[in-house]
Amino acid sequence: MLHLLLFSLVLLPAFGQSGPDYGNPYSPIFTDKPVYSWTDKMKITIVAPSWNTSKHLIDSIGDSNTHPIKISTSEHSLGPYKFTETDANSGVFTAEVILTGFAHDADGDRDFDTNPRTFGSGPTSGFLEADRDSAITVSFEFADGVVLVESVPVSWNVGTINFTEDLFSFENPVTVNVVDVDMNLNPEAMDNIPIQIFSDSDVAGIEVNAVETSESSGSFIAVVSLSENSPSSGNRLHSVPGDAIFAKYDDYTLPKPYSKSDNLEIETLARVDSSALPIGRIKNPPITYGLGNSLESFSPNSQMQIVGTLSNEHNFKQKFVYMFQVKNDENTVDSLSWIQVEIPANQVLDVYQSWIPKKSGVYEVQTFVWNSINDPIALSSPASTMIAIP
Ligand SMILES: [Ca+2]
Ligand SMILES: [Ca+2]
Ligand SMILES: [Ca+2]
Ligand SMILES: [Ca+2]
Repeated sequence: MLHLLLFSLVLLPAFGQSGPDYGNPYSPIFTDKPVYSWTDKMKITIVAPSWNTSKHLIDSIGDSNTHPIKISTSEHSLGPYKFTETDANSGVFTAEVILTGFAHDADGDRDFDTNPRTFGSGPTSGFLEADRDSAITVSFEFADGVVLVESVPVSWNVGTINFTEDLFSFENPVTVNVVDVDMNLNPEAMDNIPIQIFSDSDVAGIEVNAVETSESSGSFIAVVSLSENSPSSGNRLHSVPGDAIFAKYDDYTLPKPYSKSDNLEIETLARVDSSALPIGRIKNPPITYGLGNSLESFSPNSQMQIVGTLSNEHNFKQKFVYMFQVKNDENTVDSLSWIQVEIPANQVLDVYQSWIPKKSGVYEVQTFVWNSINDPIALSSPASTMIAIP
């Protein structure tokens, strides 16, 4: 500081200044983000009051070969690049540069999604190619031989996906939000990305477009409706009460330590409200047994077949868990088993279960129809049959 102060006193008059104040190289460079993604728009600000040559005019800096501003990566460079004063007497200069990434398929459809190019002279509409792990360096030759430099890194990001609620009802739309700033491929227009949405009842599901919430938010929203009675189509997802619904985003723009060619499936789930789940979706009449054999043929330690005949009176296939429980005449459980099955729309299904009574007695066979073992919701009233083993 002392050195610079002397320099100023000796060489420059303190009045009538028509160029920069060489003795006061205060000219910090600011960027609007600390880290950029590969296709961001950068807004750069340089505070250079000594370059406010006229208090009544908008001055500009950087576009001369004598005191250039350069914006560059290790491989590509823009400049001299013009910055303009924010108002006639601010001494603050700004410019914008759009990063254009590199040739890369960002959504997995085997086509490149970027248009890498480097040109422009500012103060806006300059384009600069940027690699995944590069840095953007802004340099300003503020005074002869005095170069101010600021660097900001470029990086990709792991996307996130979330349903806006944990529990959805059929009446309300289902909203999914993906945040991946790397997919803001055009910072001057709303981008969109494909996401997969599926349910327990329709594991194939649908692919929908999530649309960016603003020109450069990097946040994407998709809205779908749920339908119990219609198949999935467009933005409509078939699901039934109690289903889990899933949303999946495939991120092809991953930071280190992933490679540029890696992709990562990012998934989330929510529930479809089951409070309206009607008992009786599946008809669960009392079981029959023995495949027509007469009761007398049963005996302890011989295997018998229990048959549950279920009917789905609904227009859509239904997955469920069918549980058999056998209690002896002391009311303790002798056998417990379950099977996960799917019954097509409007079909009747026989479910067989073998059971070996260990001793004579009267047994009660109960059957239950649940949507799942982990989070059981009854799809039918329990049914019960008494069996006497002689
Ligand atoms: Ca000015
Ligand atoms: Ca692509
Ligand atoms: Ca955009
Ligand atoms: Ca990403």
